[in-house]
Amino acid sequence: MNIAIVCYPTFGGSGVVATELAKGLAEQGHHLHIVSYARPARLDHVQSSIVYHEVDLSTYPLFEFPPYDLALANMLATLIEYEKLDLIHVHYAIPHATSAYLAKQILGEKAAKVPVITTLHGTDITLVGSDPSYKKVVDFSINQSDGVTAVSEYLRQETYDRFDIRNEIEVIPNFVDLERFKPGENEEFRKEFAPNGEFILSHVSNFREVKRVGNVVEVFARILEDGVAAKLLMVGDGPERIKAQQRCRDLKICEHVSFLGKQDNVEELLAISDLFYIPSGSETFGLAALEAMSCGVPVISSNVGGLPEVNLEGVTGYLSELDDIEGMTQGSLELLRDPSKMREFSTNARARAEQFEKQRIVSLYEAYYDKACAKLS
Ligand code: GMT
Repeated sequence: MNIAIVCYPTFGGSGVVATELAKGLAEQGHHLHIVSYARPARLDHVQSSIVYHEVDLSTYPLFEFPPYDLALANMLATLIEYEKLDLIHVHYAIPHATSAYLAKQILGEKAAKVPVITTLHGTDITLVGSDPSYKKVVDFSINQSDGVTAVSEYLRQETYDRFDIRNEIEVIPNFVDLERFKPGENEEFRKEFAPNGEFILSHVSNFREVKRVGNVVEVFARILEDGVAAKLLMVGDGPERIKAQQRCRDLKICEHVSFLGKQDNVEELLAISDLFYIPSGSETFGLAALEAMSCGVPVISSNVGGLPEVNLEGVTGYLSELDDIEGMTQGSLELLRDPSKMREFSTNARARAEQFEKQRIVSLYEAYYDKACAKLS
């Protein structure tokens, strides 16, 4: 098939899923067009079956805000017409689903057999999408899509609860490349961060408020107070990073914490980690947790959103109520103090991740595409 994947180019979330899906589909012999405003971070090497199209965003003195959604619609209409697309798969509803709808309307009959599939990821439903400034458009665009998928049961239900959706939403969970994210024994690399055999605890996110990075620092400080020798790796960057760094200074724990900024090869850092933290206030799936688990790293998470569908309480890690610093500290200490439990959870984490194996989930998308095309033919 000749497929356009529309996504944000960002390091985390939907951009990663969309790009990895494109790669997985290319491996199955499909031809892919990735459409975005910048080259996605995970589109890291050139291959003939994946073409990247950057949306042309012309500016004009009248435009305080250049209309990206129109430029995207224009590009999608052009691709349908000249690249003979079979299907458009948009990731994150706003504005991608709306632009795809518009592109089809522009071409009328010529595009009638090109299905638009919308995959809902998270804040496109739970935060931005539900904002009154966008809600009606999101509602409309989801209902106009020829197929709608959500990355977790939780998100599927939230979408029905928050919007007036008449479409059937299919859950196709996120996935992980088990070869890329795998347990490792890189002692040399480990020593760079933990020269005296300390535990390595890690967190990876875009450091937005919803990620509750401050909680990671608080839990870590208590673990140190409890006499456990450990180092904390904070990977990624975003608005809350400065506050978290300041808190480390206040707590006088800076020598034990490394803020590493945005990193391309997070798998190398995860592979040397002993525990992973994702104490988010809201998380529709928690891809970062799955990637850590795939590296055999048990997860300490909050018990919100889709996280319990990924991280299993008392099996692959522990889930605490939101902002329960004490609970997360106790969960961490239980594992850090009991090597055999830590090994057992680590094995369980990898085994759980295997259920989200990349090619298996890619096949679910292929089957879903076939169904959508058959409906329109
Ligand atoms: O909000 C973000 O963190 C980014 C967002 C996205 O759509 O780019 O991430 C969401 O999608 C990810 C991939 O499906 C999920 O793993 C994340 O849980 C989800 N984030 C939130 O719900 C906060």
